[in-house]
Amino acid sequence: MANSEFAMHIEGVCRNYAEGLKHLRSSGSEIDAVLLHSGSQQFYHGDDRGIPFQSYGHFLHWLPVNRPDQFVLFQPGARPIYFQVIPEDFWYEQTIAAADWWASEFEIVRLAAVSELAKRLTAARIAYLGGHTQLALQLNIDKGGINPIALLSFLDFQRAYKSNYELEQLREANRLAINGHWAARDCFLGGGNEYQIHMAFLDACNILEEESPYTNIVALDEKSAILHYQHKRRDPAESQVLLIDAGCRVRGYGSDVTRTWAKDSAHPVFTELLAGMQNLELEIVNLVCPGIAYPELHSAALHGIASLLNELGICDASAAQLCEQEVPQLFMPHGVGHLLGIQVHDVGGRQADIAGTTSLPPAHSPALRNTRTLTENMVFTIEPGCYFIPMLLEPQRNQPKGASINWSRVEELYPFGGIRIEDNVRVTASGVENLTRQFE
Ligand SMILES: [Mn+2]
Repeated sequence: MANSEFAMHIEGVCRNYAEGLKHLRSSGSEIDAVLLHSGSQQFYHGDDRGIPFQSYGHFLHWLPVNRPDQFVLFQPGARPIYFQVIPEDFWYEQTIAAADWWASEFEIVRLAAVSELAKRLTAARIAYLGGHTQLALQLNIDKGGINPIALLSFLDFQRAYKSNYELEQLREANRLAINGHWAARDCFLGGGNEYQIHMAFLDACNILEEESPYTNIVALDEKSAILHYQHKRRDPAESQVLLIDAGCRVRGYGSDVTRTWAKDSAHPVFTELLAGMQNLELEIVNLVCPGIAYPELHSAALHGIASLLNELGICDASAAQLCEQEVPQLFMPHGVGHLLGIQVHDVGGRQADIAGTTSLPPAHSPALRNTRTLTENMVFTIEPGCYFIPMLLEPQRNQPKGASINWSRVEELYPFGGIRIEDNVRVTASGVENLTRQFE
């Protein structure tokens, strides 16, 4: 890792926080410093077993350290301080290996317990960003300084724009995930079940399940119509279709990639639909450029799906009529994508500005998570899908929306589930960088 890229990233984050504090001041709140808390270890109720830990997103923006009770203190004009809490403990490994490329950007203060932190906080008015109000109060932070909305709105909004350092992590997370996706496809074609395909992905990426950015979706046949299907069936599979939605995490940054594969024995209409969806996904990626509003990409996806439904005889009305009746939404009930970065569904997707004004999705697509206008270095997913979901389709049989649906065809396609194709993209100065396909 080049020291300079991370140094420039931290410079940018410092500039951003300084501006965020100015913004907070203009809303009437005088704050001199910001304390970021990675989080605390949580336990299952009534148990001494810890829940897998994940550092808070705004903390990871500063430091690639996924450990509880770590703190960064930012004060404008000063070098950021990393309060590295390393308890004395013979039950768990507590050391934190500090790589020079990031350690050199901080003043590191080693503490043996969180209780030692209070006396180190000398700034007058500190804002606390994190999930533990009680701890903030113990650190003598004012109630008004705990997760101040005006600061968080500003920081959430700006997280959409990635530094070169962040883009490098996202590219690497995509490169690793693609290795996993090839292994998963081979396992599927070789007759693997959901569990085996899941393990093939993890093994090819050299990761533990808890190191994934989200729970892998590994769905065979009709289960691929369950959007966030969570099981991994172990029984022998005579399957025709695999939908796998799986990514990797690199220094806190996640990729989010979906591929759908079908065997030659799948229904010919499903196979054509799959080819159509693969083309549609690439067409939407190619629409990406600065200045476009993300909901326009969503509308393009709905229109493309309507055309496919018409061309393949799944519906008997024109694409325009189908869109007018909101029929494509029965086949793609989710949004065409979301912001991506430290969190898989990254923050700020529905913000219109740094003040936090909400920009809601259009009424015909309430699940759309991104309503932002595209700007250079914004990173998000493009993931059109088309599914045969009985729960959504069946109630329409005797309704106006159902009149144009070819029900016998839909019944033939139920056993094949659905399709989703997902890439991660970055907006460039004049167009798009496909962070996923460059590794295929
Ligand atoms: Mn996604």
